[in-house]
Amino acid sequence: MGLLGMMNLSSWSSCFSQKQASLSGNGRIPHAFFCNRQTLFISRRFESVKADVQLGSLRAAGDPQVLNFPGGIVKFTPELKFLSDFPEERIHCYRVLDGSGQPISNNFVQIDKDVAVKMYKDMVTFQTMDTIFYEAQRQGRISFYVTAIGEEAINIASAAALKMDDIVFPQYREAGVLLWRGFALQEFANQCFGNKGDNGKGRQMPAHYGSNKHNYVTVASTVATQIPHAVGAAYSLKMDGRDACTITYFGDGGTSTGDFHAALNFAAVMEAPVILFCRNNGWAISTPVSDQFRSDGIVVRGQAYGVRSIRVDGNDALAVFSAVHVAREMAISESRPVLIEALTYRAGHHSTSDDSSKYRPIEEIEWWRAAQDPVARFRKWLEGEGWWTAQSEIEIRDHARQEVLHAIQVAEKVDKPAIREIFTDVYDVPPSNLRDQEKSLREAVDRHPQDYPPQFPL
Ligand SMILES: Cc1ncc(C[n+]2csc(CCOP(=O)(O)OP(=O)(O)O)c2C)c(N)n1
Ligand SMILES: [Mg+2]
Repeated sequence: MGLLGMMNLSSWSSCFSQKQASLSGNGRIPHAFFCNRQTLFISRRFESVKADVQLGSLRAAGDPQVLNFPGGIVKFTPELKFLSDFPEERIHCYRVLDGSGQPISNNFVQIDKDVAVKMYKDMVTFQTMDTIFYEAQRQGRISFYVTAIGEEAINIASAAALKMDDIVFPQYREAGVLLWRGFALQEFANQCFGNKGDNGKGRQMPAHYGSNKHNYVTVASTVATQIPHAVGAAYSLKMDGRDACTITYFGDGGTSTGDFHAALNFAAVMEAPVILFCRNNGWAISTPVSDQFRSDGIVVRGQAYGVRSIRVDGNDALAVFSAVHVAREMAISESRPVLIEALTYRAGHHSTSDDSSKYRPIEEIEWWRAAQDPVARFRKWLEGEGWWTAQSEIEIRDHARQEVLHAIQVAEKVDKPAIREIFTDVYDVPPSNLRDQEKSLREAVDRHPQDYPPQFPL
């Protein structure tokens, strides 16, 4: 398969090699200033769609070797040949660090020490939060949880390459993006415990975070619905001439929905500045990718829809950071969508409602956990740079553990939101069906006082 339309990172990285990414560029405080650049409508349509050109060539009878049809000029061929269903060689996977954390080339976007260290600390904190919240669910303290074990680099490195004005439309395995943006461990805990401190007032399942302040749209469990939302929002950013893009994350399973295809095509045609970030982690609950599609993964769909695309090693933080950094520049400066397929592995169960040992070999899980751990790989690189020591490792692990445990202990003691909150914030005047539901809920509380202690806020 030809690589027409695929961008070579080296040509881009040269533009950025002098521009070291710095914390100020990725800071926690949103920029108050938006570039008021005029919106650019760049035409990438094929020439012949212009009616005057087409009519002109029709009048001149045109070139007999080509068909000038409304979708563009196409060459004729005498060969009766079908396109192959599969490329002779699969699309390569962009990687910077090998398994032992050694750079295999200089073809990546440089990162300042303070950004790199924050990335590593956030990866460790994220891993720690996942481990302890997962245990809290097992102890019956929260009702549900979903970890991102094995996908820490995807979360943190992609977030580090974005700016705070970029709007995130997550699936449910990207809490690390929110962590990077400054959402506090206490806020994560409050959400999972559904207490009064939760932005969503306890109305969502645990791990369904959202924060206006952090430009992070609330997680919805309905797979892939966030993808068209992100494309629409990107189009609106472009119409407003904003110096920002949207990014949407989704799994391989998300690409098996109609929403993904509709969104990809819409993004291409409307030239929306959106990064479509697919975490291809091999599984959609118990369905392996081999039962989902026969294409060479997700990356090839980009070219099919006219969207620039790249495949990266999702367990390599430097590769993910570089790809997203360059994709963001292209999305905004050229007003175009970019598709990223990050190859990784869902090293945990799908969620606390799943037992993945029932449908995949334990050895497979263990191999990914031990040999492909993205956190350990990035740490080796940091150590090689002289930016990390065994002592810093002990300190961050201990600190993260203390902070997460403290957040849980506090969250557990905070009151739950009042029952009346279930029915607020959607309608100015609640419709009759909601009023009926509230009435019947209150009757249930009266009928079962043993389940609702007296201090339970109504
Ligand atoms: C529209 C819809 N269909 C099915 C489900 C049930 N479901 C929840 S998660 C999931 C798998 C998604 O897999 P993937 O997109 O690969 O993400 P991953 O969990 O691997 O990160 C399914 C089928 C759902 N929530 N919504
Ligand atoms: Mg998946």
